[in-house]
Formats: sequence, structure tokens, C-alpha cells
Amino acid sequence: MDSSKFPELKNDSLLRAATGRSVSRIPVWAMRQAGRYLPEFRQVREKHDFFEMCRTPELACQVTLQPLERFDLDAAIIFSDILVIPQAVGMEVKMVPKQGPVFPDPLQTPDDLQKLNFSVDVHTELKYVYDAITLTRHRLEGKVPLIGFTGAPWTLMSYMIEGGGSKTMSKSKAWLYRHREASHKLLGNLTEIIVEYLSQQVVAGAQLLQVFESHAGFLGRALFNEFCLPYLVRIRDGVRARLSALGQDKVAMTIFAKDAHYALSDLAASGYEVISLDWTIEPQTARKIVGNGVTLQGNLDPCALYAKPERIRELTNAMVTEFASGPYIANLGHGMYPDMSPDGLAAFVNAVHETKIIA
Ligand code: 1CP
Repeated sequence: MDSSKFPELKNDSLLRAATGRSVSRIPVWAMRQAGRYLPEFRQVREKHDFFEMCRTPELACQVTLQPLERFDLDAAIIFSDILVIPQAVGMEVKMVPKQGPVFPDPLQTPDDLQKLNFSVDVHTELKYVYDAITLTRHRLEGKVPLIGFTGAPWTLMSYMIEGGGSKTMSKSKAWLYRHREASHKLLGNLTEIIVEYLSQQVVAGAQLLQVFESHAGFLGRALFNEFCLPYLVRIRDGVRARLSALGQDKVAMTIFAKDAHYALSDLAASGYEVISLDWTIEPQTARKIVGNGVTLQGNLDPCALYAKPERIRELTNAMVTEFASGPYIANLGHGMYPDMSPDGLAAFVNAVHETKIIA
């Protein structure tokens, strides 16, 4: 499908806010807005394996668009998963219902790195993601921008070693302490793949890129500075250079380093246009640290969506008012959960849009 002639964008408030320009209304979207909390998503999911959905552009496009039918959202995020990269380098990943992702054969020792194929051709191996993005850009008809994304190197490394979710990340952190060189090798190799993967998402039609460093909070400042931040900067700089070499327009990039408040000032200097915050930091504290040169995104506690609509409205109005003194994109502080009610998200989205902007 042709990725050169896309319909004209009608609502650019997300892209304007991401680059610090004025907006007529605060843009809002929600992490995991396409997911099991939507009955129409569960209907599709009942018939298909999770990764089959990711690999079938028609299905990925269909579920990406579902939340936009219901809510007045200002962005779509392509339906996929961060774990498509470990799969692309040769690891098996299964999505087990009610449990999450499982790697039957996780990395155990640095010797296991030899089993991975880091010279994989990202163009062919992950083509299904680009095809889903291009199809979705057309089907969106310019309604809102489409966000592409990736997992960041440390978060991917931790899944590849833990073999799934973990409360402590003790196996993957053991690598950072015991196998320092091998850890850097793995992180560096993942970084190269991510730079190409993100750049190709833009070629395919992604209009903003979000990097999920969901496991940043397990590190602390010293490990973060050695094993995380340099790779995030390399991704930012690498994508910028690669897009320019490809003759592509630049796109804004968002970093979501969950639970990494200690790193906020470093992240503000890292070149990402947008910093996405989890809910454990107050808007004004974050703004004081990063200043007005960076757009903030977030950060309502996702569990606030369990509240009654009137309470969601109060909490959201208060949050937006505090953030909106600087460039801002409204979102949750992490993804939605499967047992949430769509009504909670509707209350959140509508409350963002009704909040008057004073700035
Ligand atoms: O709507 C959207 O947000 C787009 C789709 C999307 C995104 C951006 C999905 C679909 N996954 C992700 C990113 C992702 N995947 C992250 C980063 C964001 C975050 O911190 O949540 C992470 C850590 C994953 C890994 C993953 N995939 C988990 C977490 C497991 C753990 O460690 O506890 C889970 C549960 C998945 C499965 C998944 N991914 C997406 C959906 C809708 C689901 C549910 C799976 C199902 O239907 O069975």
C-alpha cells in the first residue's frame, strides 16, 4: 500500500502540543486505549491469538481504530507490542491469557546471546508492523495522528532474561552487575535495531514515536546512567539522523521512563520532545524540574478510572489545570487495565476537553 499519499491531517493538536506550539484544545489519548477493557476488542481477541493480531495488518488496524469510534481522542496508537523485537531477533514469545507474555527459553548466560540474530533484516522481519501503520494511516482519513512505538533497550533486555513479567527484575539486574560487558553488548545491539525499526515506522506513516522504558524504575540513578540513559539518547539521535538520511520529515519523540523521577532532569536534556510521566509525581514538581522547553504527558493514576464519573472529572480537571501552564498532552500515568469500564475513559477524555486553558 502506498505510504506517500496520506489523507490530510484534520486534528493536529497532539503534534502541536508535542512541539510546544499553542493548541485550541488539550490533546488526550490513553496508553492501552486499544485493549481488553473494550468488548469489541475482546470479540476480535476471542477469535485470534494476540501475536496473530499484531501480524495481520487488517486486524491490527481494526482494533487500533476501535477506541476512536467511542471516545473523542486526539491520537491513535498502532496496535502491536514491544515484544515483537525479541521475536524478530529469534526468541519465542507467547501471550498467555490472564498471565501476559512468556518466553519459554529466556536468556540465561551471556553465551545465549550467540543464539540471537542481531543482523536480522528489520525491513522484512517487522514488515507486518509497517503495513499495519500504512493501512491505519489511510483508514484514519486524517482524523487524528498515528503514534508508532517501541520498547526501550533495558525494558526489552529485562523481558528477554526474566522470561516474562517480574516483581524484582533480579535476574536481569544480576546481568547488569555480573555481566557488564555482555549487558552493554545486548543493549547496544537492541538500540541499533530500534533506531531502524522506529525510522521505518515513520516511513510507513507514524507521525509521533513513543519509547517505552517501562522498567526504568527498577534501576536507580547509577544503573540508569550506565545502562539506560545513553541508549535512550542514542535512539533519539539515531532516529533523527536516519530520518534525515532517508529524506523524511522529523517527528516528535516521547520517552516514558516509568518510575524514574530521579532521572527527570537528565531526560529533559536528552533531546526527546515529550516526557511521559507516571502518576507518582505531581504536575508542578515535574514542571519545575523540566522547565517549559519540554512537553509533559500524563499522568492520571489509571486506577482513578475506577471512580465514579463525577470524581474522574474533578481529578482530571485539577490535573489538567496544573499541567497546562506549559506544553502538555493529557494521558494516564500507565496503561488501562482489562477490568476497567469504557465509561471511565469517556469521563476522563471529556473532562480533559472541557477544562479551560488559561495559558
Ligand atoms: O493501545 C495501545 O496502547 C497499543 C498497544 C500496546 C502497547 C503500546 C500493547 C497491546 N502493548 C503495548 C506496549 C507494551 N507491551 C509495554 C509498554 C507499556 C507498558 O508499560 O505497559 C509493555 C511493558 C508490554 C508488554 C506486555 N504486553 C504486557 C505487560 C506484561 C507485564 O510485564 O506485566 C502485557 C500484558 C502485554 C500484552 C498486551 N499488549 C497489548 C495488549 C492489548 C495486551 C493484552 C494481551 C491480550 O489481549 O491477551
